[in-house]
Amino acid sequence: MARTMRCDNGLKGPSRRTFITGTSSILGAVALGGLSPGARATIADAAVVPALVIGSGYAGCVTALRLAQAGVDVHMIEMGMAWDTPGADGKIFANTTTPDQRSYWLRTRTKQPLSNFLGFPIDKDIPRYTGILDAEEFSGITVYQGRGVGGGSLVNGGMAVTPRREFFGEVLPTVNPDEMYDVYYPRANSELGVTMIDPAWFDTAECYQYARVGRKHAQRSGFPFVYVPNVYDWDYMRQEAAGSVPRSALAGEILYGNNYGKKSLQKTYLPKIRATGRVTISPLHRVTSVVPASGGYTVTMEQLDTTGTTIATKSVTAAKVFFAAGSVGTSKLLVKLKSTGALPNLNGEVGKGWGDNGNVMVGRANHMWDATGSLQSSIPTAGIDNWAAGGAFAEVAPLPTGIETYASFYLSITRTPSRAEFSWNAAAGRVDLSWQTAWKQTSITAAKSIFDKINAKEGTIYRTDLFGVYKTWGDHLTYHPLGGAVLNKATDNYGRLHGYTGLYVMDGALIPGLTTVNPFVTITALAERNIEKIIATDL
Ligand code: FAE
Repeated sequence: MARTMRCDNGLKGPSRRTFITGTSSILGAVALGGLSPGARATIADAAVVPALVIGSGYAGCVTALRLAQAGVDVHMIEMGMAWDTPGADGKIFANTTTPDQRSYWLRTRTKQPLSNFLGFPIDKDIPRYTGILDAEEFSGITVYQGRGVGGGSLVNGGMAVTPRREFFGEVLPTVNPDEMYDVYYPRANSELGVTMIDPAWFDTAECYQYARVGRKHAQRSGFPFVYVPNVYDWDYMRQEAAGSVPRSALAGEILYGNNYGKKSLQKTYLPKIRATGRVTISPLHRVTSVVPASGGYTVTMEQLDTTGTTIATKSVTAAKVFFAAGSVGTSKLLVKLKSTGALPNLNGEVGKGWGDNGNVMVGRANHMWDATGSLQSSIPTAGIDNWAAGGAFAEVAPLPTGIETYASFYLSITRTPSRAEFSWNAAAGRVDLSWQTAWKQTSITAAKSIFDKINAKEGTIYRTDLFGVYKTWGDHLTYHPLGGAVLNKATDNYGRLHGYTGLYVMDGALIPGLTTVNPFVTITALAERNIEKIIATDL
């Protein structure tokens, strides 16, 4: 495989820079990084490259790092921003309580997952901008996704959960569990910096009072309570609590980015990627087409400005193309390319097997003696595991409003049989998804197996003011899109797309709709497994 590349300004740019790792501020990394965003090298029109990775989330980062370590020059193409430059307030990311233009991907009004409080709508107007959180609306479901270098790791809660081994057959039925649990899950956990909160600190920290109330209620109803691992730096959070460092988790930062303590991909895989000196990252570049060409594939992309306007169109030739645009991004691209004749040999499985990981949200109204605290860490670290008995794994989630709400809030992951399909809508020129809101009833029933019992035991009721007026269940959304190019169906058992040599799917699109827990550790581990095989056999 050739190992040459060209960049707009002739530099390898970010790849030559040294980035600090660990728990220090991203602002510090920027200062060391030196180059302003405008000076950053991006892929050049007409470049000829050995490997092109579409997307820079978990799967994209694993793919780029391992290819680069194997000696291959890699170009990562990312539609979102770099998120390495502070805004006017001196911070890179906006706070959850004060959303601004940085918060949403090309929207003029916020679309907050919890749309109401005490029944009142809380969304507000914002300038249209290439912000960090995309609330992508399909018929019947809003799919939340991260946009930027680092993908979903920029916006997620950092809950880093390995599925219980006895349920792995439900997750990836064609993958050998021994290799995952002996090699790839440990590798993913190690690279991502996954750790557990110190139970002694959990028991005393003011900011986890809400989670201790959740534990008490779960245990009094006989449900197993579990600590949920996370990628947050717990030492940093202790310092936040002590008031000795700028607050992040304790300032309610989560959905629109986390300025300090969370070990997103910006602090784990991405510094290692840059240290190889072999990877160029092009933010604000959106891939629109991949077609066979001599030497591999012609990949066409739009370069965007921060209003979302296309300011240039580039076409490059890539010997190998790795789809890591996330479940929705990869599925939309593949369905469009198959249907419009660009990649007609993709098989009939493309676009199928999409699920929402059974996500459903709910709040409970506690009694006055069960205050959940006005200071709540935005980083969840506790859950109720009723998967075996009721098909639900419920996280005790924060409501970091800064005031006492007397509410317990939960995001449940549930066993659900419903799977939707992406299809090309030629008249509208877009990809549709066949999801039906009514399919969430299975998830609600599974979640009720926990919360009806807790409410009966505690003499409490559901909150009806968080998702509308008199609406109990947050059944309109998912944070965990999975599937659309399922492993061993649309691809072989390692992500090689059927019908085309040199095209690979690496991301959450491979997983058929459910991981039984939060998905990013499984996405990372699967990408580690697949790229190891691909490097060994295909390069
Ligand atoms: P992902 O991380 O989404 O990366 C795909 C990247 O591709 C994105 O950066 C896109 O902007 C980019 N892209 C898409 N289309 C294109 C294109 N055409 N051209 C160029 N670039 C493109 O994919 N999971 C957990 O395990 N624990 C949690 O606590 C958790 N909390 C979450 C909270 C929120 C609010 C959200 C939205 C998600 C959460 N997730 C959580 C889900 C998790 O972030 C998600 O499963 C992974 O990020 C998916 O990883 P992928 O590599 O598949």
